[in-house]
Amino acid sequence: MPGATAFLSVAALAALSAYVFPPIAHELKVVGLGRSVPVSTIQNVGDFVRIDDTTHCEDLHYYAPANLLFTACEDRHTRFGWFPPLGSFEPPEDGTQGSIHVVDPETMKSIRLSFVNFDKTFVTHGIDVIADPLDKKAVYIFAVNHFPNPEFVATRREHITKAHSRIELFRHVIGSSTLKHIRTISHRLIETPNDIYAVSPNEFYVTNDHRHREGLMRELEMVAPFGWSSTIHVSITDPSASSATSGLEVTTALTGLKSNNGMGHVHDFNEITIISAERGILYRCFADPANKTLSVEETVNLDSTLDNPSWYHDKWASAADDKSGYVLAGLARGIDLAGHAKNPAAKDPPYVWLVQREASTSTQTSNDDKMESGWNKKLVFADDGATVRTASAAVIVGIDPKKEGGKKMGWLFVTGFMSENMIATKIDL
Ligand SMILES: *[C@@H]1O[C@H](CO)[C@@H](O)[C@H](O)[C@H]1NC(C)=O
Ligand SMILES: CC(=O)N[C@H]1CO[C@H](CO)[C@@H](O)[C@@H]1O
Repeated sequence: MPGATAFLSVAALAALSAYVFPPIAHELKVVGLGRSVPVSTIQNVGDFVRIDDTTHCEDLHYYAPANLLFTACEDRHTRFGWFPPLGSFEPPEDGTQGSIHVVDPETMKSIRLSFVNFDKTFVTHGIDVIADPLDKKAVYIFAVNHFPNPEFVATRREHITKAHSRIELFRHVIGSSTLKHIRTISHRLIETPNDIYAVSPNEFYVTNDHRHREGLMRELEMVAPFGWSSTIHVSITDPSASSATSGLEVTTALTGLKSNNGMGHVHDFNEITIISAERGILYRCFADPANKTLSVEETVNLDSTLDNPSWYHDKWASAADDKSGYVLAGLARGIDLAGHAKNPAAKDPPYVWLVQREASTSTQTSNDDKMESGWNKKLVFADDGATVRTASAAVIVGIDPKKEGGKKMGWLFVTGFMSENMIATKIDL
């Protein structure tokens, strides 16, 4: 999820130096300077479903084995007060909790899960969902929690760390209405957590979207040509440790990217997809099996800011016709975000891209694809911000072509971190 001040600073710098420093021209395009508010791709009210009880949901996951979606929401308008990643530091009342929901893509109904063993303040952001290897009917959910620093809440002193952001681990039995808290994970290397990539119930990666939360250093970080963000690897050596900081092994897995943000899985592949929000770049990363560090194998540039990536797996694919690809949600005008961050009435137009491998003319795509070439980037959804405000994650659930007269179509689900509702709309793939 993008940082608020980011777009202003990048744009200001860019406006000054676009013609002196060509790479900036790409950033200008990415933040949407000069781009008009898009016309919605939803033409008729009958073409989309507004899903009830999904306010300010950010991350969204499709869990294929159970054909269910999982999302993390803020519900009340707490985001306009306390949301450290957007520079909002008015702490919520102690015990305020966001929520995790299960959405059934058949009925389009959202079920709010109730917490077991967890009454702490919970301010949601990225999540990941992974099967319980020991029980097919259960999943583990990792969730970022932007917990306020109790000392800041008590004293309101300006120059202390305001957030003690951390990760919560839960377990959920599919079909039940509860989410059991397993443990909290807190470490000094996890500072500005954004999104999570779970490897197993006791191993995950987490992105720190910035090195600095606020102030001058944050401004500098925004305009610096190099990246200060990091991705951290965590092993949980003791799932039942009573303290949030014990039973962990934590190392830095990747540094140097600019605002590394959402992370995603690719079906049947051990790729770890990482997105640079402000730069609009997708990084295809792979882990070193021995020391767990990540390296970037390929980059793909898009023309807007981006958030959590997902991968659409075409179950009906043939060698000649495979619609699988990255589904990338972003903002058409990221440049407005800073000014809108605290305004419940503003509209931030979303974009969703589907990035598919270009059908290769040869029989086999080689592993060392050239940068950029070989990807077909389709804009599959845009809105003026009235139907859905901002887009933080998007997921496609494919529709059996038999039901659509042989056409490849899917339901596209879009969440917005500042949207009243999550929506679903049918699209061509
Ligand atoms: C991890 O292993 C890779 C490949 O062997 C190596 O290039 C890299 O320097 C190692 N990183 C650390 C932090 O040990
Ligand atoms: C780790 C993470 O948060 N990324 C997820 C974004 O959403 C997609 C779709 O559900 C997941 O597959 C990713 O893992």
